[in-house]
Formats: sequence, C-alpha cells, structure tokens
Amino acid sequence: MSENGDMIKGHFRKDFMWGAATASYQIEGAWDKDGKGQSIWDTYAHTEGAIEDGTNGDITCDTYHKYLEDIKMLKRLKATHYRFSLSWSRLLPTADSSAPNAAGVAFYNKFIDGLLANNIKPCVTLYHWDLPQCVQDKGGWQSEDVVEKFKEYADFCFSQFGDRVKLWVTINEPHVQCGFGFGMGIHAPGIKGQFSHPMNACYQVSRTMLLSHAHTYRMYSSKYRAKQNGLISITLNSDWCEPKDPSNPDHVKAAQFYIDATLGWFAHPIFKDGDYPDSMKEHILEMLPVLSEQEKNLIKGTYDFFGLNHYTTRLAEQITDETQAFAIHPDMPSFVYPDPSWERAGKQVIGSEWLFIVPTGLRKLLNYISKTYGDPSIIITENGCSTKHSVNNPGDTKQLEDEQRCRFITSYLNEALKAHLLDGVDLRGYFLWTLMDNFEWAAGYTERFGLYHVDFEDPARTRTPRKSAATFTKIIE
Ligand code: GBH
Repeated sequence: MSENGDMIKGHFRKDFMWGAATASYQIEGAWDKDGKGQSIWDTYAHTEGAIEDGTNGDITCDTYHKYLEDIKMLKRLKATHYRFSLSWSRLLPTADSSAPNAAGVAFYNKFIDGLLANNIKPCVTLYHWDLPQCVQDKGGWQSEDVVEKFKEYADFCFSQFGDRVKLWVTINEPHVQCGFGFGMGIHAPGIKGQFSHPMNACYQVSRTMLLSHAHTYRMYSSKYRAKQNGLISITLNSDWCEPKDPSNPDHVKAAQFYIDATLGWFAHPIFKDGDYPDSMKEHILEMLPVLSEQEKNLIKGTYDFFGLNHYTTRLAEQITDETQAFAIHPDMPSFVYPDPSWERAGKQVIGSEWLFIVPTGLRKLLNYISKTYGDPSIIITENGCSTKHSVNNPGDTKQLEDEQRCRFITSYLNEALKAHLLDGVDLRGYFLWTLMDNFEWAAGYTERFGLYHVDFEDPARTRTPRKSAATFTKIIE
C-alpha cells in the first residue's frame, strides 16, 4: 500500500463532529488587556532568542477583538464544532477563583453564545500550555500545589460555561509540554532538564499533569455531570511509528518503545491500568515517579473519549553508538526518522521540519488505539499541514492555492474513513488544525497551518480563505 492509499467512498456517523481547532495563546492576542494576568507563554515569548523570528503572541490574530470574524469563518466552513482553549490567566489573573476577571468571563461568554447562535458546538480545552505565570512562580507543574490550582480553575470553568459547553478537554498534549517545556526547554517555561539527569523534570511534571487531569475528571463527574451532561477527556499527541524492518525484532521493539514513551506515557495510565507502560518503567527507572495504588486508581478510567492529535509518522531502529546523538529522548533506546521517500510539508520551501505526509499512518494509529485501549470513542482533536512563511522565502505569497494542504486533508480523512468503515474504529469527530494562521510557538509566524491566511502586517489582521477551506467544506457537505 502506498502512503497515500487508495480512496474509498462512504460516510462517517450522522452525528460526526466536523470542526477546526485553535489555542488561546496562538490566536487571542490582547495579552495584557482588560485585566488579563500573564502566562508562562507571555514570559517565554518575550525572552530574547526564544522564538525563531523574534515575534510573540501579544496581538497575533487578535481574536479577542475579532472573534465575530472567526465565528463567521467557521460558519462558512460549515463546521458543526469548534475546538478552542481558554486562557487561564485571562479568567483568573491571580489563579484565585474567588477573584475572577469579569472581562475575561464576559469575553468567553460572548464567544460561546456566538458559536451556539450559529449552531456551532464548542469543544473547550482547559489548558493548552499557557499556565499563569503566578502559578509558575510557585513551582508550576513541578509543584504538587498545581493539582489543586488546576482543579479550582476547572471547577470555575464548569460553573461558568458548563451549561453550554458539553465537550471538554483537560490538557492538550501533556507529552509535548513535558518534553519541550521541561526536557529540552524549547517551550515555556523553558526549563532544561534538572538534577543528575537531563530529562528529570519532564517526568516529574508528567505526574502532576496526570493527577490534575484525573482529579478534574472526577470532580466533573461528582459535581457537574448529572446536571450538565457533557463529555470530558484529555488530548494526546502521537506520531505513528513502525519498524524500519518489520522482520527485525529490535526494530519492532524500538517502534513500540517510541509509541509507549509518547502516546503510552499518558494513555496507558488513563486508558489502561493507572500506571506508566512497563517499557518506560524498565528503561527510565528511578527518574519516573512511582505512582501509588491510590493514585493509579484515581487516574485509571478518567476518560469519556480518546482525544487524539496526529500529524506524522516515523520509522524506528534500535539506537547504536552512531545514532545515540540523534535520540530525541535520551532515555529512549529508539532511533526514529522519516522515510526519505515520504513527501514533506511545504511547497518550494519545507514547511515544518518534522512534518512528513503519511496518511496511512493515521489509519494504523487509529487501529492501534482502538485495539490497545479497549475500543474507546476517538475524536481526532488535531490534524493538519504547514507551509513555510518567511521574508527570506522567495516567491512566498499568501499561498492561497494550497494544493498540498487540500491533498493532505482529503487523504488523511480518507484513511480515517477506512479506519471507521473497514476496520470498525469508533471515530466520532475530526478537528482540523487550524482555522487560521497563528503564532506557531517556537516557530513564531514562520510556519502556517491555517485554512485561512492571516495578514500579520495588517492592523486589521485580515483573514482570507485558502483553497483548502473550500475543500474541507466540500468534504463536510
Ligand atoms: C500541535 O502539536 C499543537 O497542539 C498545536 O498547538 C500546534 O500549533 C500544532 O501542533 C502544529 O505544530 O520542533 O522539530 O522538535 C503537535 C505535536 C510536537 C509536533 C512538537 C511538532 C515539534 C518537533 N508537535 N513537534 S521539532
């Protein structure tokens, strides 16, 4: 089977969720307006040298002022749902729920009401990486106290918005937060691994994230579920990974370990038995926090669906002396890399370095999740494709004729359809990353994933649909 597979015809469920996804820091702007507190991304992006093009999310798409335009765009797309995240520090500037920021609450109320008035259902992520700076100052994810703080924030959000929001995601991609924020230190809070081991802090925070998620899930169940009747879970990011040579047991093991140490790190505790995967416990040893029986019981089963972010695929072999330097994770005895024959994201210039277009990987990953975690309902909470945007990129335009993104969407969705129709995977929804070009974290504005182009030179932040917006609408229809 080629990477693009053959196309099949058919339909997803009648009530399939069709949407686009975004995150607060990437689109809202108004970083210091109307009583908003600072987040770790405000701090980090204002740090010299942190962001590739020296930019930040101070204004970005200015959604705080232009949210009505965003709703119009979603309507035009014919989206049934929209996934966005709340800014914790906009709602609770001091992370104290007895002192909320009325303007922040009003903003999200207007936004949610606007979506519903247009028949678009909100899917709300509580936490997409923008921890309040005041929580960070008290130790952030490295402190046990964060668990109570997170629960307090979540409680506040359910009480304010849960009458209208029926789909919640607690934390976006904890594995990326842990690895990038606390291992490599290339995302906020920019902490490079501590103590004797470079990746130590990243394991420590994986525990407080799991506990924050689990306590929040249980609090929703005991305090809100009966009245609000929503669904709540976590969103995990994973590449698909296969052995370079499937007949080589070392390659098979290496591929499995890569999946364990990315997807399994959080999926195994939540969707299986409350604890980290055995392979991680074996290899990471004393650096991986030990979860007590009580904690395992708390964590196990805290999901109503499986939120999956998926973009790309890798091949794996066991690590050797020569490849040790390329290990993206010092504890992982796997060397992973893309097949050189795979198409890359981007046109004349490569889009995101890491993004190789392998639609068949999505079908395999969906099947893997379904098989490994007891056939949960799966929602693809992100999937998308980038281009490079830079003044140094000759021939760079708005890239409105984004043929590659059109093909990406069509082919990945067709593989998802196969997983659903031919393999029986319980797939409930698909959210495209992303509605419009936005602040792409450490890459600033150099990488663009939008269905809509955004002109960041223009004070009006004019949004212009790309061809892919029409392609996506056609598929939805
Ligand atoms: C998603 O993460 C995020 O949820 C979203 O906010 C983001 O805008 C979107 O991806 C697009 O990037 O820099 O070469 O070391 C997806 C998982 C993890 C994929 C980090 C890219 C960076 C690889 N991402 N990874 S590299």
